[in-house]
Amino acid sequence: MTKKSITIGLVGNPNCGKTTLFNALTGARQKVANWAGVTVERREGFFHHKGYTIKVVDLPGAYSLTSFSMEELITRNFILLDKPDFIVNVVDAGNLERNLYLTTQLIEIEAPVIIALNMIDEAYDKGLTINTEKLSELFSMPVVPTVGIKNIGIEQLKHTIVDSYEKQSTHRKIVIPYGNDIEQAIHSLQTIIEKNTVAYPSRWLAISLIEGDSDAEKKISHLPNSDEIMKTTVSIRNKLIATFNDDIETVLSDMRYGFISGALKEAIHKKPAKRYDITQKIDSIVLNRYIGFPLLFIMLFILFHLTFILGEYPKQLIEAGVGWISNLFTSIIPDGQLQNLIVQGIIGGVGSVIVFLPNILILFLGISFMEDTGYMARSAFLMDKIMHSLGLHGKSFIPLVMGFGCNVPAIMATRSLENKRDRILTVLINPFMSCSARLPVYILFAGTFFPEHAGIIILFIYASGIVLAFISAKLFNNTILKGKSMPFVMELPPYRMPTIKTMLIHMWDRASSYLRKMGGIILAFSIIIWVLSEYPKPYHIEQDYNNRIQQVKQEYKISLSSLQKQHANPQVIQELNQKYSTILEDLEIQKRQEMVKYTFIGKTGLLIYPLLKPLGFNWQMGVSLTTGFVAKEVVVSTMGVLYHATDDESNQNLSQKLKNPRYGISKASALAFMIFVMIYIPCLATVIAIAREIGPRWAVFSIFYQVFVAWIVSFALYHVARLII
Ligand SMILES: Nc1nc2c(ncn2[C@@H]2O[C@H](COP(=O)(O)OP(=O)(O)OP(=O)(O)O)[C@@H](O)[C@H]2O)c(=O)[nH]1
Ligand SMILES: [Mg+2]
Repeated sequence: MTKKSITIGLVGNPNCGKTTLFNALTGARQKVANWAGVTVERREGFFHHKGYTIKVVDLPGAYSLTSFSMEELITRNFILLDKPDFIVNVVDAGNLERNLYLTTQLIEIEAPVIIALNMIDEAYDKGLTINTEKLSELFSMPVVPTVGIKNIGIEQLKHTIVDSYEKQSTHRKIVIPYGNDIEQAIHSLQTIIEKNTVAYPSRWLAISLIEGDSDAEKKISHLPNSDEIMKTTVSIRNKLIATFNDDIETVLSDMRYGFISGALKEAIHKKPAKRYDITQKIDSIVLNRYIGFPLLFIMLFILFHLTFILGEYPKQLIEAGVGWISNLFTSIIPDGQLQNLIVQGIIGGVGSVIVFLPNILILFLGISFMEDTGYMARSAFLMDKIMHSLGLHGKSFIPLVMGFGCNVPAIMATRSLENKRDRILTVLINPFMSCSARLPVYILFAGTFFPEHAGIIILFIYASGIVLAFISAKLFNNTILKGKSMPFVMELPPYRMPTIKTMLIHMWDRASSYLRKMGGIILAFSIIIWVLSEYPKPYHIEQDYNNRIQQVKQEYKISLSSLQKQHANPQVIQELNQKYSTILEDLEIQKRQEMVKYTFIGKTGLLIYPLLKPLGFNWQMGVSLTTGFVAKEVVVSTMGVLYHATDDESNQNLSQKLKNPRYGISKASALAFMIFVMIYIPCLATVIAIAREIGPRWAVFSIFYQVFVAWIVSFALYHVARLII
């Protein structure tokens, strides 16, 4: 039976558009952004073409196959161990010189390669005309020009893959020539290696050994004549070092670049640039040493302000919708526990969080705009100096910025850091980056207590997170994680206009994951919290209050009838009505509050209350923090349920309830609460991610550290704020 499936791997430099092509080929929606190091794990997808099923593997970006960052090893192992039918080597057509370096190494490792000459549009804008046939001839492999973001060349690429598969490599093999001395050395080493049957190309092994590649050394270590191979390698290296008076890796890489530049001279024609330096022009402002930082600050401020202001209108609409549904259920379900469960528990809980969907979408739109244009990479560049003073380099800033979206992928993104210490440090400070799940809490509290200044307050919270992350990094760097950052050149991609399609896809992904969370964990927790806040029922308290309520009603009747007998004027009667309805309402609320104290949740709240009282929190806030460990949105949904349970007489939304002086939440305690939510315990998913990436001990450490810092900072903020506002 003929094999009707083909496996291909997308290999190329960081940020050359591999994932864009992956999505275009397979219809997937993996994350794409304009900086280096977005993809950190291999991802698989499929498509069908001419009766074949083609498996596509998207890989992290790699500059070469020699050095040993995690991405490079993943790529290299994929080529050597998975043995794909084809490597689709994605190259950035505007930066061929650098991108083709990896291609030379793919040639050496004897991988069957098809070049996807991506970003042809940008190359054209730079004034480059590329003769793809010539390039294909010189490198002896198919070359397909593509524009990933516009779906150009995708069909051609599919066709080339199937076609090359059917023809089974009619291409001649080429070698990168290294000149006499080195070629002789390679040849003699190759001869010794070939005494065995090895699973890897012998020329590649020989070159890697000469380069001092420890993975290649490992690969030959089990061979019977490994001693002989290593001895010869050492003597060859010494001889070559003496001849070239330079280290061998440099000599070899110079020769590869020589090969490339020779090829490019023939295949590329350069016209005067059209808009070549737009990127430079923007950068001269954005990276300016005086205005760069203020600009970053202003951009973030505008973002948070818009998140709040623009989000308010759709939020009110959704709020009205939730209110309507709540009334509907109240009227169609008879009074009782079932009605309470649905109205207080489910609608109260889920409804209180779902209203923030528009805000979250706006924030994500903003973040994805910054990511896709390339501004995010600039922000990392601006931070580079500061990062160095913390013992990190700018590259660590990207996972930190990603943390604004969600800490889980951000923690995974630290895989692009080579050094273990850098990784641990970056992971540990990541929870200080305020993820979008915490946004509902800020919008609720800032909107309620600081309606005029919500944008700046939210920015303040985010900024405090960054400052605390830096202080913590400095602290760890001086104590448990001593070390120095390695020099590293930040990659600055050109500015790119994001397409509406990618922005919409980002937003839709966000919205659907938010809604899934609502239907899943938030719903489940709303129900659990409702049950815990209803039971056990303290019947004696209920009875006491009911008696008192009856008594008051009786008193009212007596007073009313005596007034009526005296023919008192209507105003006096109205005052009496008013007085008693307030008393009754208060009693009803007191009853609920008292009753809740005896329930599971009330008991828990009272238990932790002493710990949180110094921060100005009430017990409902304490309970919300406890449940918020599961996911930070649960903080708000818990409040939704609790305040509904204690105060469902009035037809107010959560924000109006919070402002009620009865609950004793002051501006200072609101501020302290927001900062506490920002800092304390990373959510469950984040803790799991930390444990998986750097070990369970660090995860436990992180929990304690974050709670400790949260307490101290909130305490300080509460007491300072009390004096000022
Ligand atoms: N102008 C232009 N931009 C492109 C093209 N292909 C991709 N891009 C943009 O280039 C940027 C990088 O794309 P990705 O697909 O994330 O690149 P990647 O190679 O997967 O990057 P890493 O995962 O970080 O290695 C994004 O901003 C894309 O929108 C193209 O053909 N033309
Ligand atoms: Mg990618």
